[in-house]
Order: sequence, then structure tokens, then C-alpha cells
Amino acid sequence: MTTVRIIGAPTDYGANRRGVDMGPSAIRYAGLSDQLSRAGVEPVDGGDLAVPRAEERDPDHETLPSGTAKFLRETAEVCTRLGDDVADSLAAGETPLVLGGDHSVAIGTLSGAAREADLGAIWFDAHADLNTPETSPSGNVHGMPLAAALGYGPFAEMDWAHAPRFRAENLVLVGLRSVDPAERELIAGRGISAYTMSDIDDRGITTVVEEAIETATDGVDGLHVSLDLDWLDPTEAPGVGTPVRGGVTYREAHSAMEQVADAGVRSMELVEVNPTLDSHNETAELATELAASAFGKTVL
Ligand code: EXY
Ligand code: MN
Ligand code: MN
Ligand code: MN
Repeated sequence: MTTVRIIGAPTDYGANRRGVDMGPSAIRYAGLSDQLSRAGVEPVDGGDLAVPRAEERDPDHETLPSGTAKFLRETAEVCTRLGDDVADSLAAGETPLVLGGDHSVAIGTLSGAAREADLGAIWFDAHADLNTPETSPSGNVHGMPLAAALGYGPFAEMDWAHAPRFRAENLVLVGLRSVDPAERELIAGRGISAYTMSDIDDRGITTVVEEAIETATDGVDGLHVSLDLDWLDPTEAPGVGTPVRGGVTYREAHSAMEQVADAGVRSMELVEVNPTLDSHNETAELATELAASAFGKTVL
């Protein structure tokens, strides 16, 4: 039986508002372990990483030679430990499931997951998360994890940030509807596969995810699934900090997760659940249900 190791990463350094640090608690409270058991995997809860509260840290941002990345030092510190935990879990033959926290935790997940294996990734998100400190309109690192993992801009000089065995050719973005100009340039210039919501409208979720899996897994050892809950329409997932209207439906999301279950998930993360913005914990509940689908839960 597959062992899924739950690793909580309760950060909010990368987001512009508090609350997303309560994501791991809310997702557990929503019944994650039970859902995973029903999916036929064995959940092991490794607890949460220790994350110093943002208020105890320099509230100001880290200014780099060019650009801004708020709380970058703190993010580096947490992601380094998270990367080690993810790598250890994989080395033990487990499947790590990281609970954010804001999406900056993906820098740690990807660096750990791409340490001993060539990694492909599907990024289910309204956003491209490809800004660098120079191009970011906000300075928030949750808009930068893919640029970090791929070593773009000043991240090239930061060994903790880039994922050693993860290439742009095996990255696929699915569900885009909020992309900044510099991110658009990177997608075109670096050959990153990307599907917008219009692509899903035109071609259907099944075809899009089928192609995404093919591209992400081409020539690699395993697939990472990054699920930002703002991928879904805000009517389904209100508890997120950066909602964008026009996202996927409940059923489309499940269908996509069922497809990745068939492909096989090597590592996964659930990020950006913000209980202070949620309605009766429904976004956290949705996260647990989608994780169960991604790990193979079926009706019959
Ligand atoms: N692209 C915007 C920025 O970089 O500030 C917004 C990023 C939001 C990132 C969210 C969580 O996926
Ligand atoms: Mn994101
Ligand atoms: Mn997002
Ligand atoms: Mn390096």
C-alpha cells in the first residue's frame, strides 16, 4: 500500500495577507486522513514544520540588487527544511503530500522532489507563479515559486531555490486566467506548456489534462501535482487570498485529479487555503476531496 506522508508547511510569508498559515489545520480538520484512507492509501501525519510567525520577523521586504521579494530570508529557511523532509520521505518510499501555507512552499517541495529524480510538474492554478523579484508587481513570493525552482532571474544565484532536476520542458500550467506581462514572455520564451481557461472551454478538461500529463511526464521519473485552490472558481473555493473569477468547476477539478491518479502521483501539494476567508471550511474540505481523487479514490 502506498504511504502518503502529510507534511504541514504553515507559512504566510509569501502572501499579502494573514490566514493562509492556518491552512494545514483547516485541511486536517476537514478530514484529510479519512479521505486518504478511503482512497486506499495509508496516511502518516508528520505534523507541521516550525514556522516563526511573520510578526516576529522583519515586516519589511528583502531588497535584492534589483527587485523585491518579501520575507525571502524566512522563505529560504522554511523551504530548505521542507525540501529535506520531502527528499527524506521520497527516499523512504513514501509519497509526500505538502499542506500550505502559501504557494511559496512549492520552492521547498520542488527542490526536495527533484533532488534524486527527474521531475515533471502540473501546476493547477489561476496564476502562472513565474514572476522574479524584478518582475513581480507585488513582491509576494507566492507569485514566484516556478521562477525560483527553474532558476530564473536572481534565483539563479540561490542554490536553495532552484530544483536541480526539474526542467521547463516538463512543466505544464493548467487553468490560467491571471498572467502578468513578464510571465507571458517567460512562457513563450522558455517553451513552457500552458493552458488557459479558454483552452479548457474549447477543448474540455479531459483532453487538456491528458496532454498535460503527456508533456509533464515525458522522459522523467515522476510527476509532481501542485494544486492551488484558487484554480477553482471562487464560488466553489471562496477561502483563498487571490481569487479570480472564471475558474474550473467542482466536477472538472475532480475529473482532472482522477486523471492524475491514473498517471501516478510522486508528490503533491495543496496550497493557498485561507480559513479566515472561507465559508464553513468548505475550501479546506474541497482540498481533502481533491487529494483523495488524486490518490485514486473511486466511487465503486
Ligand atoms: N501575479 C501576481 C503576483 O505575482 O503578485 C499574483 C500572484 C498570486 C499567486 C497566487 C497564489 O497563486
Ligand atoms: Mn499559485
Ligand atoms: Mn494562484
Ligand atoms: Mn545549483
